[in-house]
Amino acid sequence: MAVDVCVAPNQSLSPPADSVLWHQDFLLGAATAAYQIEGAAAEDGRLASIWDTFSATPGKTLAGDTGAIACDHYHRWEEDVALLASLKVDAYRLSIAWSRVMTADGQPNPLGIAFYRKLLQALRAHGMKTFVTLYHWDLPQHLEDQGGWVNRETAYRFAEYADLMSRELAGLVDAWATLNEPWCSAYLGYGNGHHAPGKAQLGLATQAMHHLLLGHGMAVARLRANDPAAQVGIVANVGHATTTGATVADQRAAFLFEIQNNQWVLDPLLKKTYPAALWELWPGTEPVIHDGDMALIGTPLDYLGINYYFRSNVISDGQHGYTEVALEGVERTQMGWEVYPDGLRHLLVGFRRDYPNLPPIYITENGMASDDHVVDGMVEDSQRISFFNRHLAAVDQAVKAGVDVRGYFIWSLLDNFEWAFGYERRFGIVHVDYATQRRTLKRSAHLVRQFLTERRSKSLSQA
Ligand code: IFM
Repeated sequence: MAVDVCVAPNQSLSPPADSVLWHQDFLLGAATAAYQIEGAAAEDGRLASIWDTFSATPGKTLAGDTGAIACDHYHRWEEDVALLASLKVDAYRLSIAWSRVMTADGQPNPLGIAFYRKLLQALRAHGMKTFVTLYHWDLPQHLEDQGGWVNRETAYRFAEYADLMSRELAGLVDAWATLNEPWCSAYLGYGNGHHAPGKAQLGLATQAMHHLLLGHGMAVARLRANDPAAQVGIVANVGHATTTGATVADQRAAFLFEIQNNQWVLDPLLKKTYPAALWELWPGTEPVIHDGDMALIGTPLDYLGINYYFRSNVISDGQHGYTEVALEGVERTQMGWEVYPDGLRHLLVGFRRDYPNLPPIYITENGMASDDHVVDGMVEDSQRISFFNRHLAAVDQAVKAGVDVRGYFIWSLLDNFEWAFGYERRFGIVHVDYATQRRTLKRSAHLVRQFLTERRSKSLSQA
């Protein structure tokens, strides 16, 4: 099948003059996550997480890759902070490894906490805003051994962890996110088993989702009490679905796809209820909910993080659900994901319409994987540059349509451990040679720096 890749010659990262991207207070940042970059899996008292266990299980990740070393960021964090500063990004989004900072009996691990304190201090010293996610999929294994997110107790343990972190790191964080992509933790982790801990039962996924969101709701109060100057939010991955089918059932299939991917997370957070259509799709999987849970889950947020990557084409499965049918001849990334920037605009505008209480939004992840190689000291990642330009234009369109979007984080700063796909899929704007740990700026990184330098000089000359 022919695949079109949209690459413009003489590329730049240069939004039109009236784009929100030129506003000095629109944050442009880069993002990573602990297990994907840190390595040092058994150092300074770090305990095993479900991803250590899962990736060490034969057949679970491509080439048997694990995050044991990853980008060795735990040892090279100073170099990586200098790299970020050289790119002139306004903000950096990182996550904390729960198993690095808390012992199995819930006590602080001072060595692990010191790592994040030093990191955040260094970022602040360079003038960067710090966006810190508490949970980016790496549940301590000892909690999974007690049932993981299917066990209600895990939500209470999460709130205690949030309490500890916000007491220890208060004043160093601009924005806390409780969870990254609870859909992935619940559905991929417990519903189809593609991610750790590798369970595959829909009833487990819906119960896990409820406890993830409950943990979020309980954590919000602790974060606000301990670190009142910081913003508190959560990060959701969202997907856009269309159908090439001609029937009403096919339209319904696209609707149900979005219910499952988006409203399953956003409705409880913003409407204090799960979408009824979810139980049409997955009959008999309703979670056990205690009195007061939905009110906690629906605690108002300071911001909502949105992660967007691609569109899906679905048709009716002939029963009560949908099935995905890949579109032919569309542009795709190394992940096989369709490049479809308008899906981001469409979703943002739809969320504003459907949720009157929608908080301000940050695009907390957007980016793409490509098979990048260093040639003569440079990585020409033209598709990625074009991808960013088109998605930034989609964000700008959403802002012009009235959506309050305040920033955009590139996924990712570094090539890193792409979960079940190991190290083959490269999402970074900085290339990592895993044999030497050498970092090489890709063309996209050079252009980010060029754009941000120009933006700063314009604002200085206007001041
Ligand atoms: O690498 C992941 C990240 O950890 C969560 N969001 C999607 C990215 C790309 O798959």
